[in-house]
Amino acid sequence: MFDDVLQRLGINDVNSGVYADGWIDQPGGEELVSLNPATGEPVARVLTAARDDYERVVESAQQAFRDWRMTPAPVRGEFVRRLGMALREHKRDLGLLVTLEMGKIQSEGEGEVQEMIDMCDFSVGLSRQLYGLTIASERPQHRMMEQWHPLGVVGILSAFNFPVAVWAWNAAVAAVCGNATIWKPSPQTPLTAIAVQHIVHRVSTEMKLPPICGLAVGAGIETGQWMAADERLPLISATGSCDMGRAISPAVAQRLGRCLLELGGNNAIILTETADLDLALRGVLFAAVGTSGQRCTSLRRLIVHESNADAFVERLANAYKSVNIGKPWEEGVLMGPLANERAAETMMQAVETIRNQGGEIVCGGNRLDRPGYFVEPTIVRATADMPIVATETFAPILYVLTYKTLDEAIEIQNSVAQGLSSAIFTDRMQEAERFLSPIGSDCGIANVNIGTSGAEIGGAFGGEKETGGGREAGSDSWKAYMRRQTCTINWGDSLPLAQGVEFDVGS
Ligand code: UN1
Repeated sequence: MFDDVLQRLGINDVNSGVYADGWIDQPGGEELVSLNPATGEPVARVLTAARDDYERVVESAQQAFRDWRMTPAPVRGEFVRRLGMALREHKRDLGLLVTLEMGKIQSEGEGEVQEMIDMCDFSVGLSRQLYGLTIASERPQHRMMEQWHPLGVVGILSAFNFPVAVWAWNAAVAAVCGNATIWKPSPQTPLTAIAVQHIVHRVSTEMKLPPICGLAVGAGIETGQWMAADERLPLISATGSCDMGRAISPAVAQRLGRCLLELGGNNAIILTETADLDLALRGVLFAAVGTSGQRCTSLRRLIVHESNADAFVERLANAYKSVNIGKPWEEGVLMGPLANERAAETMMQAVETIRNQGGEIVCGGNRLDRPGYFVEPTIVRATADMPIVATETFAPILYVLTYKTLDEAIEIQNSVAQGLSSAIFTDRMQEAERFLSPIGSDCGIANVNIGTSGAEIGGAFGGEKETGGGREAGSDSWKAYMRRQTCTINWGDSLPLAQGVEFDVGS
């Protein structure tokens, strides 16, 4: 089944992971072997970028930018429209490749490609809406306006867990904004990136476009470091762990470049006394177990009113036990493997730490004895003061905490270092509104009667505090990919100065 899929997506046994002005046939970097996390077996090999390959990618993108920035934005939108059409054609195959290489279930793999398509559609509309303001000037016969210009070559660092959608969040918007991009995907998921690049290649060749989307797969952290330090990249958009952000951000800041960071989360749902528990059960299950707990928006902490806690945990544990864990491409499976051996080990270490810190494992807590990196989804009764509760473990571990008053629940929810996603389940509008008010959730995403994950692309996506502050995808996130220019035009015959300043030699 997969051989056909790989073939249709242009994936061979050995693949170039570098695209500059076309594919570089024999890039000189280390070879990567991409593994199927459900079996631990190799899928295919990838040749990565050495420094001189990277240079070629940057130079081609710079060259492409020179024309692209002067292509009218709605014409740039046409490229993204065609990309969206091509992605529709390949939705099933590309979704399956995501499943094969990353391990998320097929419905989520296809959902990720749908997210790319949605991003393309959104960006096509955006290509006619890159609006600037006109501002009243204090001077007579003057006009003030702001306009938005392309930035240049944008560096995209993406993570393994959304190996294709997050590229589209950045690349589709960056393209209509008139930028070229260079993509460094996670070394965990190079094949999905190569497959996407084949699609981009096809569309841009058909349209006879310059190579505005480059690719530089790297085996380790080096390529990301090159990009962070590279003055030719005015914006680095990086998705990954807080530690990655802490490494990238100072390097970009050192050269006074811009960063758009989407880092870790430690997301919570507050389950109030009045919550619709059936709704909440579904919301919690998808948020905590979906993608095997490997979304940055995954639910990590469930803060339940003490009156509901025991009964709800019992229902939830029953639901957990009926989650079908297995090969993510098989029908009926809800939970695939973790990404790799290290992820499975990290989860097992976290389980040990939970026990040492006094947490009670309600269900799960084990690695499954089969090939690949399978674990059980795990529920833990814990308290907010356990240090492990404040750390993000990228695995399906859910901490259940209890509260008495809503203010206490909000305080617990906000007490962690990260600030990505949050939610409340309640049927009382006073509680919902309090949660959404300035004394409520401190996160970039705050939902009511919806889980923490699965955001639509139309909103701006990202979070506060250690999540890094960046916003990607919808709303006005495009502004991060452009430079703002304030223009004042004097159409009169005199030269009045602002603030009433007089400055004349008197003739
Ligand atoms: C991520 O995990 O990095 O809201 C992105 C969601 C998805 C995106 C997650 N639309 O869960």
